[in-house]
Amino acid sequence: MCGGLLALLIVLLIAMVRGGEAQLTQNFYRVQCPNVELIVRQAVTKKISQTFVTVPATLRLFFHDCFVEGCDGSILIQSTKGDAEKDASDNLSLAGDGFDTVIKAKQAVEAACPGVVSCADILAMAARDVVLMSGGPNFSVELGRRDGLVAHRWRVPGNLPTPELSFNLLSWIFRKNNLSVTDMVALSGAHTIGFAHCNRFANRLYSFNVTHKIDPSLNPTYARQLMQACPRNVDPRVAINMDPQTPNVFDNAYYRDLVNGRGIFSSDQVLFGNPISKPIVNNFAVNPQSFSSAFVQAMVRLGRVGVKTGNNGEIRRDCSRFN
Ligand code: HEM
Ligand SMILES: *[C@@H]1O[C@H](CO)[C@@H](O)[C@H](O)[C@H]1NC(C)=O
Ligand SMILES: *[C@@H]1O[C@H](CO)[C@@H](O)[C@H](O)[C@H]1NC(C)=O
Ligand SMILES: *[C@@H]1O[C@H](CO)[C@@H](O)[C@H](O)[C@H]1NC(C)=O
Ligand SMILES: CC(=O)N[C@H]1CO[C@H](CO)[C@@H](O)[C@@H]1O
Repeated sequence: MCGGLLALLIVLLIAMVRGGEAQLTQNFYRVQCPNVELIVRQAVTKKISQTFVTVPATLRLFFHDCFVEGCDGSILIQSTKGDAEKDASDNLSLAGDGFDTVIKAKQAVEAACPGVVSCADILAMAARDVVLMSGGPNFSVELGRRDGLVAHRWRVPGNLPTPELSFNLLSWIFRKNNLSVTDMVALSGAHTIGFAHCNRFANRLYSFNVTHKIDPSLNPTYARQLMQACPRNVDPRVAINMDPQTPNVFDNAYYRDLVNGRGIFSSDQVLFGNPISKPIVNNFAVNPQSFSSAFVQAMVRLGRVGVKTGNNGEIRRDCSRFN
């Protein structure tokens, strides 16, 4: 018998044994929307040409979507009562351009194949595209997510990591989402692009703890620079580049910064401080290829978190509301 046919038979058998337990696949829309990746890519490219903020905003939006309720587009829901997932205080700083990117891409996709592609998948594709378009690695994205039916602001606290968390709490939150310490270190490399508002790290400069006013894990020169950019009681809207050298390039500079005590949040710096993750940081700092492949693997695993497939959830028509 021809090998291809045998392989197909085996695949079919496995699918039957699994009893319809649907999984994500790379070419999920092959039949119903064959050009979906191209359409999303074009919408994202256009949006980036209007503003670079598209890049960090979209990548962070994907992370926040996946860690609360799973990668199911729940972050995109708007509520007139201000009680949706996006209204939680941790979302206050999600840049509007990330939402806009998904909305624009969804419009373009709906024009070609109405009612077929989920908002969750569009966000996953857009997150892959912004990484590639800012100099990061290219990778195939798994598809087949359905949009969730739940989006509440009280589901956010405790599920999203905050910048002052200890290494143990951070790794616990990632573990809960089936992500290893290596995945966590690799994904944190996303902080090589984008902004941080002063109030998210001001405690490290002015009121760290009883014995140390300034966080001793901060490089003193960097601490002085941060104090200049973020004086006490600065306007809460002031934000600075997280990677001062190459803020618009998706590279491994983040890890060299950590080695030099230049992590902006303590959640960044603890990755170098803890003996479990320190060797990983050291490796990514000198070996960009190693970082790229770990980041790609971690993004694929992040994209599997809490997904709804098969008959669960829905294909939202408008990403900002349930059908
Ligand atoms: C490890 C735990 C993490 C913590 C505690 C954390 C926390 C934060 C905080 C506090 C900000 C600054 C927000 C602001 O002030 O506007 C930020 C920005 C950002 N984060 Fe994270 N983050 C984490 C992991 C991740 C992951 C896994 C990704 C994506 C894979 C990510 C992507 C981003 C991006 C791209 C920005 C810049 C957003 C912008 O400029 O609009 N972060 N993060
Ligand atoms: C990215 O990877 C996909 C397949 O994984 C390939 O079709 C595409 O040409 C690649 N794009 C770039 C710009 O390398
Ligand atoms: C303050 O932080 C330093 C460095 O993390 C630590 O060694 C010290 O024990 C802390 N002091 C108190 C009182 O928590
Ligand atoms: C983690 O993986 C297990 C086993 O595959 C799965 O049952 C569980 O739902 C996953 N957890 C999340 C949050 O995706
Ligand atoms: C981008 C975005 O939608 N941000 C919202 C986050 O939550 C605050 C507080 O409810 C809203 O005012 C923002 O519009």
